[in-house]
Amino acid sequence: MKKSVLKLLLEHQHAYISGEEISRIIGVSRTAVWKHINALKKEGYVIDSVHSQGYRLLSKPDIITTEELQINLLGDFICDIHIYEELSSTNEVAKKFAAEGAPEGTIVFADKQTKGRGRMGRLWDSKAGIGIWLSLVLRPSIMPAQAAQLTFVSAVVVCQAVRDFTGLEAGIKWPNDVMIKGKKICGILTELSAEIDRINYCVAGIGLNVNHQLGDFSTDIVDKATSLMLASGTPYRRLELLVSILTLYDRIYREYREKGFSYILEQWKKLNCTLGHEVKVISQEEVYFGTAIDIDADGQLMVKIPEGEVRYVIVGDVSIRYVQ
Ligand code: BT5
Repeated sequence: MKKSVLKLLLEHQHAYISGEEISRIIGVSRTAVWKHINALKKEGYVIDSVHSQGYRLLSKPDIITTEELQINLLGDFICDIHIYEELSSTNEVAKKFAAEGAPEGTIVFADKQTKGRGRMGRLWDSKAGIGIWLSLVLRPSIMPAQAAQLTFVSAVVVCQAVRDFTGLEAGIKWPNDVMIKGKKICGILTELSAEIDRINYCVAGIGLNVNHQLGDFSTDIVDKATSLMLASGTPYRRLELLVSILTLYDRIYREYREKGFSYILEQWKKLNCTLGHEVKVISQEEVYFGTAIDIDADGQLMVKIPEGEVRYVIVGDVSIRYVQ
């Protein structure tokens, strides 16, 4: 019911809609309408009410609600929505749901993470109310060795959605970062549960900095991280951005299943900011310098070292840094 009231208010933002009309359209009493209006006001929606004219939505809070997501998401790819004020890590909770049988398209969103995770045990800074901290359950029919392909899928989706939504020139740094002007705005963490020859489930974790001010970043990352607001000077409403990301995820993931990984690599190459750059490759065994010349059909980064040899860097095992 609350969702139906909100939907009508969103559709009538230019004019007042009377309580009587809302109750007639939805088929509930005017008292019930009034209760839902009050509940929406408590969530932060600013709703003007004028005697004899009715209600009008003046502004929407920067919160993510299941109701507003459902109103805006088309199609049935996102089938189950779990939203929390605070979690340790959305990936952890999504993995738990997936292990219990949650279908593909289940999402977990948290306003704040207390133990947001990066790769190789690193931490992901996830303060309250300013980012998109999201995990998506996927069940692709691919072999476990191909699961790293999903990191490329997520990177293409976020990079393209950020470009479309903000007009900012975002680029992908191999394999899992989205950057703006050399600073990281998004990190991706793909995790999986698998048997030798089949995947049980994958979780695509996406951390995107949206409305951070400089002071919101901890001192160890303040020089290398940025947010969409810092990059553009404009705050963004996270719900609309999240809808763009999920809508594009639906499309790009479908193309991936139909056309294969080569389609994703094509998109990745158009959006990347890695190829052609001097990089420092840091693996557990060694550190070396070279030029990132290409990625191969499996997504391995091809790095040409000064001696002329081309080395293949496997996703997940290493970090690369740009050499300034
Ligand atoms: C990543 O790891 O970049 C993957 C981050 C994935 C985070 C999402 S949030 C939703 C979901 N739930 C989770 O628990 N995780 C996922 P990696 O490439 O290892 O980079 C981690 C490094 O990025 C850290 O060591 C810092 O240097 C830096 N970093 C940490 N927080 C950052 C932030 N908010 N913005 C930019 N850089 C950050």
